[in-house]
Amino acid sequence: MTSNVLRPRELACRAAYVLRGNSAGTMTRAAPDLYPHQWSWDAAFVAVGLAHVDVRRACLELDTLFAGQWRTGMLPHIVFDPAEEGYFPGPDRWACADHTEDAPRAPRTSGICQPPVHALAVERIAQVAGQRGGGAQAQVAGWLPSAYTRMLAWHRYLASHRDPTGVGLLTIYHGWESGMDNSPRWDAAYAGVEVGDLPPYRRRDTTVVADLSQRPTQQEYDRYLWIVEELKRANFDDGRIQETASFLTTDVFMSAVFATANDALAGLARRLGKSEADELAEYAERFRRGVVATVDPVSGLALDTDLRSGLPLVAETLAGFAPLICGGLSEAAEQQMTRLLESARWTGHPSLRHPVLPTTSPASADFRARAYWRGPSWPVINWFFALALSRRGCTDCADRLRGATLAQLGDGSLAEYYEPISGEALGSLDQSWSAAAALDLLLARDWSD
Ligand code: 9WN
Repeated sequence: MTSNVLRPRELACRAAYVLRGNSAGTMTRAAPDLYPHQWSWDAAFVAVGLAHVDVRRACLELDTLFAGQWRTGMLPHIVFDPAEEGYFPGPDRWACADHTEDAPRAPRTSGICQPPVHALAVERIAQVAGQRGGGAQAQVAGWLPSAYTRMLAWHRYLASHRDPTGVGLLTIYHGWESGMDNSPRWDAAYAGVEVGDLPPYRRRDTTVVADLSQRPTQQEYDRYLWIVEELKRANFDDGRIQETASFLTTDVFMSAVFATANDALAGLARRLGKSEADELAEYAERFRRGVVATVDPVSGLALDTDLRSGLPLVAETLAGFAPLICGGLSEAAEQQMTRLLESARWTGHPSLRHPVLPTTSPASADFRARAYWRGPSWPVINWFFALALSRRGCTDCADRLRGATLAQLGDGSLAEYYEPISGEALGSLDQSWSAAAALDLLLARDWSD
């Protein structure tokens, strides 16, 4: 195994090469075959990776994504490349613009969203460009005002439409919105989804990833596709969806991301002399409080809630560490949660190949080592945790995660996810956001800057 480990310079070159190869001109495919379009949170992370090699291209990546923004401010989870047909459900199945004038006719998009990591990505891009200075810094400075305006609309959409009662937790309509599609977090909520008269379909994912144990099951896919039909019937209207959708939950990870992204956007507002800094800082506080209030005293983890049954969604997944992303715990509670993260239930589990966060605790009955978001470790998520922790000054824990994530990426496959015990690369190889994470891990000069 050691003989296959790439040197840092080789890994950086390979990561840059992968991003270049996955570029479709103005957008980067999330993965070369499995995901041949632009995904929202992938694009944000990809832009951070691109910032290390080509700042102009990084800004363009986000501009392409923002071009798909809905009139409501929602940033859709997929912006479709019109030249590509190799993904299902594609734009014809979503048919968003046929159901609502809020969706753009071009580019065509999906009708749901993903975790709002964009302001954090923009903050990082500005840092990287600032360290480079010269033309890179000037390029980003000139671009920031327009990016700010679009992110402000996105954050206002989330704060108003996805948290209508102001509890400080975002509501999601589909497991795809969480970005962690088949996580055990959503099992109980999906169990309540009764598939109705579903138009026929053919999956594409299982033609790319032949090992079926790695992908969601057919029953899960039927539910995913059924919810899309429900959203269309509600004409993608937030109010109607919240009344009628059979899947409706809070998302504690996404809420923590939103809290800290509001901190970042408030910082940008101040830098640009905008009047919304206080509004954004209030969102940050509201969601920090919302996230912290979900910590379960038994497991020590933050929990989502099934809004249909009113019950907490009990699962031992990495989303439970959401408060470490946004802060807000007392010092003692924060230390306790950090100890849990590094304990034998998590990164300190004795069987793990690398001490990184698996998606589900290996000590949990829900753990499945090869099954997508039910066990494998995802480099991009570990990188993101490291970034969020170091942003909050928790540098020791962040440094350990960074080192372990880099070691995992050292095989050079830049896989979507890894079997956490054997270390086998799984899912798509040459995944764009894994390449982006590698670049940021290798090339960032100062993480706490
Ligand atoms: C559905 C692109 C996306 C990621 C998600 C990941 C996966 C799509 C799929 O791929 O989801 O959105 O078809 O499985 O779960 O987090 O953004 O990489």
